[in-house]
Amino acid sequence: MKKLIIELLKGNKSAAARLISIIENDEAARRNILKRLKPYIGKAHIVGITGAPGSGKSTLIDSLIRLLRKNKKTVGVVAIDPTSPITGGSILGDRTRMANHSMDDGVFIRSMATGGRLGGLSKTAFDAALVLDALGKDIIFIETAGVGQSETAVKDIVHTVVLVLTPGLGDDVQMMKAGIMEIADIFVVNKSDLKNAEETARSIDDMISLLPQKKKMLSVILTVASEGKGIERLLEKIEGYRSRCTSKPFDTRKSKL
Ligand SMILES: Nc1nc2c(ncn2[C@@H]2O[C@H](COP(=O)(O)OP(=O)(O)OP(=O)(O)O)[C@@H](O)[C@H]2O)c(=O)[nH]1
Ligand SMILES: [Mg+2]
Repeated sequence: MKKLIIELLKGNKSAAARLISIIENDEAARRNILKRLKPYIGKAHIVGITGAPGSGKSTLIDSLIRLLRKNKKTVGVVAIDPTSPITGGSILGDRTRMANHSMDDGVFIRSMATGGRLGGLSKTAFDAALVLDALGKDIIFIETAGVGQSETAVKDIVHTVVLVLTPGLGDDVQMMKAGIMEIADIFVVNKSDLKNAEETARSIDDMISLLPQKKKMLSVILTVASEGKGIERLLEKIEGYRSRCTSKPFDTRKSKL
């Protein structure tokens, strides 16, 4: 175990993969590993990417990874729904791209089963993010489905929440405000190549104007993830939240789970 942790701290990806597996399967070992890692975590910016199935979360992450790598930043991804591995663009294109990312030492991607257990899901996803933080990744994305209870659970394990929406929501935006809309820091209207994107963005703006004062700074960004459009602006906004990175989620998590 000690050896694995030493390797992890040197940036060894396979040590990270092994440690995450151990954490998933052995509670006693999990506690031990997290205790040992504690001094080495708190540097990474942990970002939740949530939204309805098929809204383009994986494609967005894929585009963000490319931009981040261009900027010489290292990236970790924890994708929670195993039925939707990180994709982007056409299926063939995906494979190539994913293969490229997985060959890249600066990128670590891990998919994870939900198993239908929400608490366990948050716990394991967060633990995996901590391992990737200790691995030295600058930014870590946690991709989660924005339906059901997991929508608000993600807030407790990340610094910044990005909510991915798609055009044509119209009145639905109003209906959503009680739940997931309230935990978002950044709203993305992805697939803005489709019609009604501007209208959807306006509905979100209207909704934001009804929120308490401190939330009125929230931003709405239009993207076409599959073409890399709007990604620079999105990354800029995400990085604007970087100052939130402290070990706070770690402590929050300890008290909650
Ligand atoms: N037209 C259009 N299609 C897009 C865009 N972004 C993603 N897509 C397509 O939308 C589909 C779903 O994209 P994903 O990235 O898998 O969506 P997801 O939110 O990760 O899906 P789940 O993980 O299954 O919830 C894919 O066929 C993408 O190619 C976009 O900006 N415009
Ligand atoms: Mg996905």
